Amino acid sequence: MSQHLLLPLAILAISPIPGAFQDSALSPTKEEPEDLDCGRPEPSARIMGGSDSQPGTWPWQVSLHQGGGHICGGSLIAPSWVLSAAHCFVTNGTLEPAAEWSVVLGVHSYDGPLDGAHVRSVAAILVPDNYSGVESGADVALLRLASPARLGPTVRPVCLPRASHRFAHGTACWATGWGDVQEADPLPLPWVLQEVELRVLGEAACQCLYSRPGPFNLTFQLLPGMLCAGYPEGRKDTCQGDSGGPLVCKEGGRWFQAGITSFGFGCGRRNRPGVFTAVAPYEAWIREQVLGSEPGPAFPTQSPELQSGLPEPTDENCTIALPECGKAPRPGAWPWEAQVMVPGSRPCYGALVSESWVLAPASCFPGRISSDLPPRDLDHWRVMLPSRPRAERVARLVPHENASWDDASNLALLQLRAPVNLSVAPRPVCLPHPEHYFLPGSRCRLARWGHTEPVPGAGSLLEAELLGAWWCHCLYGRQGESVPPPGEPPLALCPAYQEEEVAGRCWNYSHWSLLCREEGTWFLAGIRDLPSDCLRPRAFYPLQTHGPWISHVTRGAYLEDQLSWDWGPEGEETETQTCPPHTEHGACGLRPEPALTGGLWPWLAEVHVAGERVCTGILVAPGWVLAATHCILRLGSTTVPYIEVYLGRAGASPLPQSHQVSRLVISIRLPRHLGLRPPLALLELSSRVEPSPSALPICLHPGGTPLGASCWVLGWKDPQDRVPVAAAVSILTPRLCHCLYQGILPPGTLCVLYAEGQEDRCEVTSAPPLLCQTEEGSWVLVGMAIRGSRDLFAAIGPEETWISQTVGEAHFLLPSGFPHWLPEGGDLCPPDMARASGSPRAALFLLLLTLLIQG
Ligand code: 4AZ
Repeated sequence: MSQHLLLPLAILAISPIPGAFQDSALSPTKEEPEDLDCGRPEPSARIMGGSDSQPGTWPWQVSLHQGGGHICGGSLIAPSWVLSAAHCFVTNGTLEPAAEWSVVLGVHSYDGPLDGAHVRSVAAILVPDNYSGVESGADVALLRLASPARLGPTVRPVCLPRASHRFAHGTACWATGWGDVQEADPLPLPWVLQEVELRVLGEAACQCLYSRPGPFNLTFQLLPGMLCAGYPEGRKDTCQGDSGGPLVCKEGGRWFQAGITSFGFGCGRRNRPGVFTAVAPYEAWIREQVLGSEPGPAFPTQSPELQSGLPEPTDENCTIALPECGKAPRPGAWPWEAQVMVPGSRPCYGALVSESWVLAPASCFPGRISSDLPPRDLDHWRVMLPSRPRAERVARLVPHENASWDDASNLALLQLRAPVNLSVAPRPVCLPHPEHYFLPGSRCRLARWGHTEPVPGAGSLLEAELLGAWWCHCLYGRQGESVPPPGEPPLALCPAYQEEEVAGRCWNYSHWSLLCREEGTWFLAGIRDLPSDCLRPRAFYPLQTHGPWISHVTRGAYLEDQLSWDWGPEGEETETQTCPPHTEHGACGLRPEPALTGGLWPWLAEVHVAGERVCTGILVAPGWVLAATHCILRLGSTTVPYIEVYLGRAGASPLPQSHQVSRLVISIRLPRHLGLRPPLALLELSSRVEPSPSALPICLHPGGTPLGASCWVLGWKDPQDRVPVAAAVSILTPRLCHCLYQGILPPGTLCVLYAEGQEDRCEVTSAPPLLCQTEEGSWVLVGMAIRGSRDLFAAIGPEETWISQTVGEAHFLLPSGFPHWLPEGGDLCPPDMARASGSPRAALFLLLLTLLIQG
């Protein structure tokens, strides 16, 4: 044993890496002595293309154990030396003790006795001292065994490439390991060593792929000493647990180790090939570490004609793979639509998710969901796929284990007896990974799913736009619940339809799936069972939660990375949000992200009175709008005018994305007020409006002024174009208000003070409302403008009983804030203060000053 092997680890782990990319000064000028034969397995009857390897095919493959379990792969390069990846042994910058590790050699599977397998302890772990993390390169490690391995038919070293060795772009090589068979899907028992053929990707070809934003919108800069292998289309790759294992290529009858499995972005994803540590650049480093060890690793020379290799593709012929799933000639003509025909029942619609698997609701196959018996009559089942001349036969039905009790898991997978050739049709739909975030505003469609009745109405009724996660979650979830941020699967996906429901049509008795499009590619985003009313489904169970189960069962469903990352001007709002208070009638006062609606206020109504004027109205329940009486009913007029109400409008010219709703007013209700004309009127709509981003009732404030809220007068600047504008105001305390307008205010009047420069934002003839946004985020209606005034509002609170009794579903929040009643005795006010001044702001200033002095 040479002296340096006894030195402490820190001294051993020297790194001549800067020189590692040139030919080593240590390399012998003549051919190695042939004392160590390398890279030649004993001939065996190996079956290529399968994923289980045959015993003895990869005799240099070792399994590295820590704490009794497989952690990483490695390769035997000499009787006492194993090559692996640094990241297997370094945690938080610290090299783990060699004593914790053992090397298992000659193992093929963990099924039964490990014939020929033996274990060695590790005497030392050597890592280049410039190693800092996989993405910075130098992910290489050498393990010195405590005693030499026993070489035999299943234990042999691999050949190492010299620094000058070239593995040309396109070279077919093999990666091996016991790692996961897919992301988060461990190799099942009996843990047979897996092999996969991968092609070397030249630096330019690989950098071209990694320069395109992939998962999480990330790009990656490859570094010298890294090597890519795989395919632009993905699907074959190394994965977690394969790290440290070898990528070997056969040249002249010998297997050379070209790479060490290092890392990647996920496993088998499109345009994300595996990244390996290139072994050739580490010739000098390896030679230096093993110096004096006999026999050492073998570095046979490469034959000169191979060294020139294929010309490396340049940037111009950089081939990016496009999604193979989710392309449809036009919406509605779905190339993945599968009809499952079970004798004695109606056809069940599902979706083709791979060459051999169809996803459908488990409830289509009652009686089979929980039975473990293999159904014999699968023989008579048939699956119809688009553009296939004959029906497909079914080999297997795999229901989701929770299908019988969890509607969100109402799924089953059907395996076809023979895989179908994928082309324009049939073509599988894309499935989302669990971390997929469908952006608010995504274009979506309803598609047939399960037992479906004929589609009511026009195809455009199936069009939808996805609502923001906050809106969807808070509309259907519970108050105070926190909303899953982007990257966590949402509890529900909510489509907002582009066309209103057709009156009298019922969408009952049908399941639907929700398809959403990104960059022209369709994803199966959600599923929904029967709606409880006649309306189209408004919340879907997200499918992304089931991605891992679907890939586990199918081993090849088309899970596709998120393709759209345009978060819009609002940016990546990822802080945790909670849902504002609900009332017993559900959610109210939620304002969707402006990105979706172009600044819509879902409760703001245009009330068109007798075709001659437009008043502001506020939706207070699905069938009721509140407005100012003086704007609706002209003094002296005795007839009830013809009134139309429009919701979801942001101005006279409709926005392309807005969903406009209109209703007739069938009755006007006024509270009983002795003598005086009451300021508030309730308008009953001809039919209810369904909650949507353009029509959602506001919350009502039961009295006083909400504390800590920011308040606004919401109206429009110009009665012609009616683009909504909000002017920031403060609501004065009852005492200030009383003093400012001494003696002239009807009871229950609120006074506001506009923020600097905001007075003239809204015109007043349409009687704009006064709203506040509470600290929890809900919008509440506090008052409606009094005739002709910009500063005075009739409070909602005093009319709570009347509104609740008339409307039934009004969303009154629990009382909060300070009450609004007039203080006893007007003598607290300085005499005639308010009237003395021209402007309310100046008057208020004087008033405050006087009250302070009175103190
Ligand atoms: C890992 O975690 C790992 N697809 C190894 C290889 C790859 C990804 C992850 C490449 O060890």
